[in-house]
Amino acid sequence: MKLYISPTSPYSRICLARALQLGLDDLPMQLVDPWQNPPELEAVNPLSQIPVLLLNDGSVIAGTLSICQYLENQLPTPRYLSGTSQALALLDMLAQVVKLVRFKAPDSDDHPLVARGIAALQRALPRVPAFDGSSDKWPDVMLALVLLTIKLRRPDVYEAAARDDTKAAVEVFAARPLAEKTRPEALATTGAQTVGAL
Ligand SMILES: N[C@@H](CCC(=O)N[C@@H](CS)C(=O)NCC(=O)O)C(=O)O
Repeated sequence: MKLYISPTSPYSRICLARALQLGLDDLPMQLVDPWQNPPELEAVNPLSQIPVLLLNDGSVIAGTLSICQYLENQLPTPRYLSGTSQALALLDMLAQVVKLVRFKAPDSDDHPLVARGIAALQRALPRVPAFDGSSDKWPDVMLALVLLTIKLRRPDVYEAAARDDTKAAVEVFAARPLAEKTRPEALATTGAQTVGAL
């Protein structure tokens, strides 16, 4: 089994954090840059997207929620699915905004979906569930990782729209080893080839 990830991918960070939390220390991982279409990634996922999990029988699991689900090997409860799917939807909205800004044609106006996405985040952030930054419940941990990503990529939106209790919980979470080990800067320089070596 091997997990393909990139240091800067918030989706990868979620899968890595779940593997760490589940104690899957022997899980091999490979850092790749999906935007460069590396052949080793294309061989596993022709879409050249990460995260992707290659199983020992050669089958491939793509997509953050499916990978986390496979790793934990348990059927999700409705409450769990509600928390994790909404956290991922928040991340998808942020990713849409970030991608449209990053790959905008030179000297062009922002795509109209940027303003729509920012407005959506501004509506959604004040309504995220209250959570405890030291909680080990996976929907809470996943939400904290998504909020950390919004704070990193769109601090303007995060600072203006997130509640004070959300910001306090995110700060508590950011100081935990799970957050520290999966920080983009830490991953970019790690020589670790398995999750447990992080
Ligand atoms: N829906 C996917 C999204 C994954 C995704 O967007 N990955 C990005 C990196 S953060 C990627 O591989 N981008 C390269 C591309 O889309 O060509 C998931 O849930 O994992």
